[in-house]
Parts: sequence; C-alpha cells; structure tokens
Amino acid sequence: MVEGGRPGVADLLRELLLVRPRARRIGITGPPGAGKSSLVAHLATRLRARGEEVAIVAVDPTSPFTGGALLGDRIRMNDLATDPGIFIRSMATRGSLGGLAATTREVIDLLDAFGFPNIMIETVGVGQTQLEIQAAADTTAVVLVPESGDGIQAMKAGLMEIADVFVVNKSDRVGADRLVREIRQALLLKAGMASHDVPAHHGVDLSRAASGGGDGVANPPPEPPIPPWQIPVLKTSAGRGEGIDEFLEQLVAHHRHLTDSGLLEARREQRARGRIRDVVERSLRRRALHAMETDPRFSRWASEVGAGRETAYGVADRIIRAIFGRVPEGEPETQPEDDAGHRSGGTRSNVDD
Ligand SMILES: Nc1nc2c(ncn2[C@@H]2O[C@H](COP(=O)(O)OP(=O)(O)O)[C@@H](O)[C@H]2O)c(=O)[nH]1
Ligand SMILES: [Mg+2]
Repeated sequence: MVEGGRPGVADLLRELLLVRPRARRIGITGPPGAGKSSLVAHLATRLRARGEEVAIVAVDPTSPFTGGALLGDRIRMNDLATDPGIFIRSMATRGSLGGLAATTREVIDLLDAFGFPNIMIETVGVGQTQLEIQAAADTTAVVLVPESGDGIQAMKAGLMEIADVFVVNKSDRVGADRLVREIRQALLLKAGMASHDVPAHHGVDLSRAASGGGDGVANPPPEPPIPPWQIPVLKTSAGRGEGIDEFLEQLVAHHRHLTDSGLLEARREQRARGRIRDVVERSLRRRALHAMETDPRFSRWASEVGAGRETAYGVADRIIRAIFGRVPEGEPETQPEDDAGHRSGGTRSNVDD
C-alpha cells in the first residue's frame, strides 16, 4: 500500500508510525557489483544466528534479491527468503510519484514500527538517490572493491563524507591492501583538515578529560566526553565469508556510539526534517498536477504557449495562483497582465530565467 501510494495510506501511516524508532538502521552502499548484497546476506545470517530478526530493503536494480544461488553453496538467498525472521523487499529506483526516497523511508519506518530490530538498506552508491537514501540510515557502510580505482571515485562521489564504516570487499583479489591504505590516507587527510577548524581550547578540554578520573573519589570528575568515532577501514571477502564478524561488530559499535553520544537523536531529527520536506513536496506536487489536469483552461493555455503567444512561466503563474490564491513568496516575479490575459511586456526575456 505504501509503495503504491494508495488512498488512505496517510491515515494508515499516521496510526502506525507514532512509535519511537528502535531499529538499527544500517545502510550498505557502494558501486554496483561491489558485493553489497552478498555482504548483506552474510550479515543477515550472522544476526539470525544471534536470534535477531532482520529486514532488508534493497534499492538496487542491478542485483535484485531474487531466488537462486548468490554465493555458490555458501549462502543461498532462497534460504534467507524462506526464513520467517527475515523480510526482504526489493524496490525499484524509479517510478513512483514524488521520487523514491520518500516511499523508501516510509517502508523503513514501517519495518521499524513492525518491530524489526535490524533494518539493512542496500543502495547503489551513485548520485542523488544514494544520498537521499543514505539519509534514511543511522549507520552507513561504504563498500568498495580493489579494481577500477574505486578509492578515487569514492572521494569524488562524496562517499568519503557519508561513510561511518569503510569496507574493502573482494579482498581475495589483488590490490585490497593498497585500497585500504588509500582510504586510510584520505581519511587522515580529511581529519587533518577538519582539525584546523577546532578551536584551541577544545584540545585542552580533551586532554584534561583524558587524564582525569584517577583521584576523583571525593570529587568525581565530570563524565569524559565520548571520543569521536574513528571510521574503521575493514577488509572482507563475501566470497570466502571472511571479515564478516568484524564488519558486524563495527556496525553494532557505531550504533552504540551514536546512542551513547546523543548523535542518534540528532540524526533522527535531521531525518525528520527531510521527511517533512518530502511529504510537503509530494503533496504540493500532487495538488498542482491535479489542478492542472482538471482545469478546463489548461489545453487552451498550452496551445497559447505552443503558438508563442504566452510563456510557460506565465501559465505556471496562473496555475499556481489558482492553487494558492497568489504566487507564493520566493517564486519568480509575475508581471501585470492586460485585459486579454497577455503579459504587458518582458514576456520573452522570462524564458531565459
Ligand atoms: N571474488 C569475489 N567475488 C565476490 C565477493 N563478493 C561478491 N562477489 C561476487 O560479485 C558479484 C556481485 O555481488 P553482489 O553481492 O550482487 O554485488 P552488489 O551489486 O554490490 O550487490 C557476484 O557475482 C558475487 O558472487 C568477494 O568477496 N570476492
Ligand atoms: Mg546488490
């Protein structure tokens, strides 16, 4: 219902989503073929072995979670799919009105409300979609592979900024160690640049906090601040099932860090902003499209624009005014119209705006 945007969904969501989010939301992102799905399958298996249920949302058209052998005999996706403690949902990256991000986030919220303690979100790490989806996760792991200069691409694509955990998968292939070094170097560089922005007194505070706690029986020192998260760079081979435990450990550790430091609340609030924006955008869009499609003057306006007697901007202004009663602030300025409904001047130059 949610994915299809069926009528009544808003009411349903209002009922269902008024619960405190509890799930660990883990985003796994990276280029196509990096082994994200394979890693997710491994992680899910590990979590199941601990008795934890797992929901998987795969927003990756290149390697859908369908039946068949994913990793030869090691893990069969079918085994996961028939486990009642695992819920797998593959979602297309395009199609639904208002974009994918909003719907995906709602699906994730639903899975959380349903009670899944772990939600894994697999996305292809490219472009805007990826960044939007990334905003839906608490913890983001970026998966790279040794071949094809992924390290540099990662930095270009802004993956450096979003990674809480780096994973170099396919470490059974050559070049894995080099890529690990490259990523560590890039992280150091980034940290070095960031430290220029830290005011001097921060260093003092930190060092005092670090040395405190020794003789504080009578006068206990204040709680030491949570040290910043150190982004780990891990090596895995989903093919051989290596490095998975460490990967899971770091994902769990990062989530604990978010909780302990209060960052989780901050990220949730950030996420809420995006959600509100999305819902407003979608509903305005729907309203606008409806207004256009049902306005009997629309086809006449269209033919005027087609014939060069009016601009799309002029018509848009009228439609927006029909919805809001006026053109909202921040919209391009409208110009007075004469009695015939044509602009009195400057119409053509608006086209280039
Ligand atoms: N050699 C090797 N191949 C792997 C490894 N992990 C995944 N693969 C293979 O890489 C291909 C893409 O894996 P998949 O998990 O679908 O990647 P995704 O597109 O990132 O989800 C599949 O053929 C996997 O069997 C690995 O660690 N080593
Ligand atoms: Mg995949």
